[in-house]
Amino acid sequence: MTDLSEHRPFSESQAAPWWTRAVVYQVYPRSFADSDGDGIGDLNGIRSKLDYLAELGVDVVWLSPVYPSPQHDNGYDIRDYEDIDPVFGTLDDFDALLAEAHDRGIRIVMDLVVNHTSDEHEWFRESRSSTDSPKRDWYWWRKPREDGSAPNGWTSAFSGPAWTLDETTGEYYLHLFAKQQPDLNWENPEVRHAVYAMMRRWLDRGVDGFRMDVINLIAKRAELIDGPERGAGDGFVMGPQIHEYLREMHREVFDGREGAYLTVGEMPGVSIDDAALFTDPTQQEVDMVFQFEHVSLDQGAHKFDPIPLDLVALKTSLARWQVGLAETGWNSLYLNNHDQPRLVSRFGNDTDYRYESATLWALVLHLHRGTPYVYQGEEIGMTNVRFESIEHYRDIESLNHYREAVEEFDQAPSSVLGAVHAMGRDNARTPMQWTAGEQAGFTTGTPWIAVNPNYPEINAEADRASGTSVFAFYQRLIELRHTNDTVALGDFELLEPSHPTLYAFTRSSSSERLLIVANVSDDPFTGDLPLDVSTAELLLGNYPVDADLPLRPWEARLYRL
Ligand code: TEU
Repeated sequence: MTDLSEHRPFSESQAAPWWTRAVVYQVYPRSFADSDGDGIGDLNGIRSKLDYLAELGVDVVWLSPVYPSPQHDNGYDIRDYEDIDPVFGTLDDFDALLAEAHDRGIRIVMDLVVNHTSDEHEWFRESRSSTDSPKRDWYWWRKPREDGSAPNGWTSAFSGPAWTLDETTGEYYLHLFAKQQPDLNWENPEVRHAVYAMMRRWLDRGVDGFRMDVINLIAKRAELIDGPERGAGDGFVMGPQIHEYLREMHREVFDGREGAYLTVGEMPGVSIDDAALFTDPTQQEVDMVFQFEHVSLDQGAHKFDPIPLDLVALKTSLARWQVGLAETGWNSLYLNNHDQPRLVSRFGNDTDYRYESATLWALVLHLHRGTPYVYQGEEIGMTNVRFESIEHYRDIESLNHYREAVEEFDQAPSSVLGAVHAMGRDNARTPMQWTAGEQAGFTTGTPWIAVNPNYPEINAEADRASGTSVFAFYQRLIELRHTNDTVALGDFELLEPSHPTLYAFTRSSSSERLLIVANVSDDPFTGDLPLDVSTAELLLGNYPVDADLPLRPWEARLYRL
């Protein structure tokens, strides 16, 4: 793998790996750019936007899955790991995208979805065909209990039980997500080695790494499946083998390769201590993880039970991760992705202060220590959508939740729809808004999901032409990460942790000290700033310079002290 230095923690020395100074941009291919008018984004569409990404300045593009898939979960249900889904293009299109991205200095990271496959994958077809199948043990099969019910009470992340009875053999198979996404049995070494071989083929093709979908779920606590308790809901994942699997994967896939790779493991429920271990360079597991603590703080009993954000909780959570991974390991930084509502609607003010709150959060996030991830549309301040009826939604998670809540739990449709408005994943998945033209310039056809009706005002062209451009602000943040060692590697310290609306922290290195202050509020901040800025240099802010004024609504400033 890359120059994983023995010096820990990563310091200002050149020994720090390349991705400590990099910014990643996530493309959700279905919704990015459609080149052929079928209403679904594709690889050639992405290729046509490479100059846009190069101008933004990002170092890496993470592609959400583009493999052949029945698309029950928009490609997170993979039928064939070795090819490209025709809706996205061909392997030749992929090679062309890769080459043209590399020409611009942009690396491509693939989505690796190997906790589960599609139920249409040939491995699963073979596995389900008979109890004697040589691939039977590639998935989790169990006999029904005496009363015919599922082996235990585990539930799926997409509503309903995590077990489905398969008629062919009269046994249940495990799926932590949709029933079309059966979980692979990683205890079987054949499964692991098949996955590693597939990963090597993608690296041989030239890709630059992997974002690993729910990778901490691959290790199950099998004793809980068969044990007397039968169904302790929680804690059935993150089995003790997880570190062994990831080390083996690293060894089998990356050892002996010269190249600058990036690996990031998506890990729901991961703790700081676990994350430090997963990302400890001497352990050779993954470079960084996606943790979920900070994006769970505005959820009540469950994901579709939104509660107001407590800023104190958010900043102390992120600060704990900063401190927890300061000595060993590395953070990823994100507030948006294809599973999360839009940042500016969720934590900002997407009506009166859209530019200000989008740029405030950008400044706050990008000035933390870690590798920042930008999700398509975030860089132009795209917002949530509020479709008036559930018919307009496409996401399996929202649709299953709606059906279950309305039909089984008798909740009022309007309140369930309200929760989908606030938390649903389709907020992030409406087409990228390029222009004020038809279908926001995303497609010449009919998009697979409707465009957010606010596209005439909110689109990349308008944003970039404006004096208050979110895109231009992201460009400056990305530039800062590339050029400023303190931004990339400096120490983090949270200030005023219990202040309800002020987000303040410092980043320090041997050569300088930076202060970040942000007023997370519709009201001006009139108190004193936590440090004296009378002689400080204002490096970046989201309002016209007037350092004598208190912080205006959603104002954020970066000072060099
Ligand atoms: O997501 C896993 C995950 O834990 C959640 O974010 C999930 O999307 C859901 O919202 C829980 O409420 C990953 C992918 O990012 C997601 O798109 C896939 O649907 C999922 O795994 C299954 O592959």
